[in-house]
Amino acid sequence: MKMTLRWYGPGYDSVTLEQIRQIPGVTGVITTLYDIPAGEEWPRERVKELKRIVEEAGLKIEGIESVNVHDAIKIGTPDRDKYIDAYIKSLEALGEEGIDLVCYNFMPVFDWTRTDLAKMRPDGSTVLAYDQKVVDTIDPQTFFNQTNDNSNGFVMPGWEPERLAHVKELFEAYKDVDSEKLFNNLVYFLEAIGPTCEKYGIKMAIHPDDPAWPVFGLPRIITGKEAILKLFRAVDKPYNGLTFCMGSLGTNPKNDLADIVRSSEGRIHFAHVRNLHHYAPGVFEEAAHLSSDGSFDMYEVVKALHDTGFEGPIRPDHGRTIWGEKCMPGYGLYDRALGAVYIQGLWEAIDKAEARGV
Ligand code: DNO
Repeated sequence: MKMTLRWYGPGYDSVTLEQIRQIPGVTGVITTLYDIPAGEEWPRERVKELKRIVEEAGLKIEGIESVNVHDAIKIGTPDRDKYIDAYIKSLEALGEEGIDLVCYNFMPVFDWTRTDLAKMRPDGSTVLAYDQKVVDTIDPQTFFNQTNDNSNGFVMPGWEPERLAHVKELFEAYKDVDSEKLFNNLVYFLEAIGPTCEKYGIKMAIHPDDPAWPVFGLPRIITGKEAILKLFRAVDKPYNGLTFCMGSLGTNPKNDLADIVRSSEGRIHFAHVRNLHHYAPGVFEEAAHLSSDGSFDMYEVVKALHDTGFEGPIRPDHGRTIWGEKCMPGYGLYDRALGAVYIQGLWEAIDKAEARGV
């Protein structure tokens, strides 16, 4: 396991590489070229420059989150191959620079969805939270504007203004795309990029849908164990793998997270490890990482990753906003640093217990 932190790149993050380097055990970052819209090619020079900046700070790029997939590919429009070609060029630029992990998602229109970006907790910290009632009573455009207005001036990942400037048209374009079509378009995309992934040893790690059910009437296809295993079978190659994201799969309490890890052995390329606190079906908030603060047994999940020989990057995920930090909701330094150290504590204990045959 390699402990990492997500970093949005120069100009987009309140957290610096120097700060990240001082978190015990964190050796790398998961980053991106945040300004390049989905569908555009990533120039190799830009990748090289990003790598230089990260390495000069004494860290390593362990993966990209995300190279976003253009909606034409998800919808399966007649011009999708043009966008797939651009995606392949971006993979080549990454491969040439020795970067071999790409996280992406296949969610229509919206990426992850939360209804409150700063829910106050009794201890004064604020967290991201979700309440299905809000989604059921709001129209998508208002929801998008509300998310952007509450992001403390930061561009939130998956809510980039240029992508979502035309929410209505996008909904129209998806009107004939059901979950089966969306799944087939995902398979088409993965098969098309396969030779490039294999040439450079690039691992594609799909991010599960968040929340793990359809929102605003849009289909969602990566929602739990059966869906994940179906995707592995459909393109049965090691490059086709998963970002095991606890906060996304865990939105549905019926998902057994440790079991998903064990069933996906060898195909988890990247892990987002964090906790959620469930209050009722469809009502939850993003707790601190600690087992005792949320609904998940963090030990069981970390143990499953350990037992299955997971060697890829882990990152703590959305943190609470604490200690007066001014940051992008979910992506401050302090609580994610606490998460990173906690996960490493669990890992060390499991390692030692195993070595002693306990
Ligand atoms: C939210 C993130 C997602 C994730 C994408 C991957 O904070 O977990 O935006 O990065 O879905 O493409």
